[in-house]
Amino acid sequence: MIKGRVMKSTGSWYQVKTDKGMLQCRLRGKFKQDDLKLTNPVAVGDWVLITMEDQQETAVITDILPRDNYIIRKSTRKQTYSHILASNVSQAFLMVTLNSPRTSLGFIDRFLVSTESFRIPTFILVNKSDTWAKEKDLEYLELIREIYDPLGYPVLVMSALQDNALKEELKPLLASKTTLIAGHSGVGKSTLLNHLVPDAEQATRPVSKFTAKGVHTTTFAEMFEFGENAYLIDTPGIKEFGILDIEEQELSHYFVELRKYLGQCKYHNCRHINEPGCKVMEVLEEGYIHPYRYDSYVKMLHEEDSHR
Ligand SMILES: Nc1nc2c(ncn2[C@@H]2O[C@H](COP(=O)(O)OP(=O)(O)O)[C@@H](O)[C@H]2O)c(=O)[nH]1
Ligand SMILES: [Mg+2]
Ligand SMILES: [Zn+2]
Repeated sequence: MIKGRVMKSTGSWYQVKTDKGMLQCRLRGKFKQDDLKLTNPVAVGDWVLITMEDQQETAVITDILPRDNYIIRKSTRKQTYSHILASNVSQAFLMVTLNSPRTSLGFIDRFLVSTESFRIPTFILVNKSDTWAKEKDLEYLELIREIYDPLGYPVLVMSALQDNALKEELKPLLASKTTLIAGHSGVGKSTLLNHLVPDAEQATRPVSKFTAKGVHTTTFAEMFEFGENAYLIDTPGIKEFGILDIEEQELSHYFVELRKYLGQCKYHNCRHINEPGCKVMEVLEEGYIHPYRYDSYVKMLHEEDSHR
């Protein structure tokens, strides 16, 4: 039995890093996953046990070790299924852009709910600073800073294409950690990764002028070694981030600034919408919760409702 970590998956084959080097592995049989309906039973970042196949260079994955955490979203094709983007991550970088494509606050908040559910520290990287010319870009940047910095999600401004000094500043943040890089297609994830891991050679593609959406180049998540014990995970561009069914009562726990006030509402099952004696609404009025964040909360709550 050999222990290893899944670096890459291409659907039927998995590249697993072990003490004996990189091994090509496949799955045999079905894996039972604590009630999750997954389109990918084994995810990049998983620790697995494998057995060599007789007389072959290849191996079979026999066990998946319990995951510390994972980033999961609803499958875009099969609505009742979910897809694990990556597992066992120490931190997440959400890369966003202000225009072409513009990342919405709603998208950022959905991603943060998914990382917050495992308390995964998350940074917001605002990329393509070299392209900002318009007043409205800078206004949007200020809004992002104003909302997320105080919540403990550091907002870092960068240009993956040009600004080398900033990219160097990221390196100490990555030491001894597994860092997931997520975001829409075309925001510059692979460009940054190629700079940090020069032999990664991830395909990058220009954003199509016609739709202002990135062409989908990275199909599967892939993990790269980055110095001693540090890993970076490049992920395919996420169009929409469908969160999993979260209980109404649970959702407010994944908004850090709401979490602070939970238990202080008059009713224990308060949804913080229109209930009398709601502490969350009281502090919202007083300006301690950003209205855009509260908006996102309400929208996500109602979406959950409509799935019931
Ligand atoms: N102007 C500018 N273009 C960038 C920057 N970072 C990436 N790009 C370009 O944006 C396009 C998409 O980048 P890519 O890394 O493939 O995005 P990904 O889909 O997030 O992996 C490519 O044409 C890159 O050259 C940046 O900081 N500034
Ligand atoms: Mg890419
Ligand atoms: Zn309340």
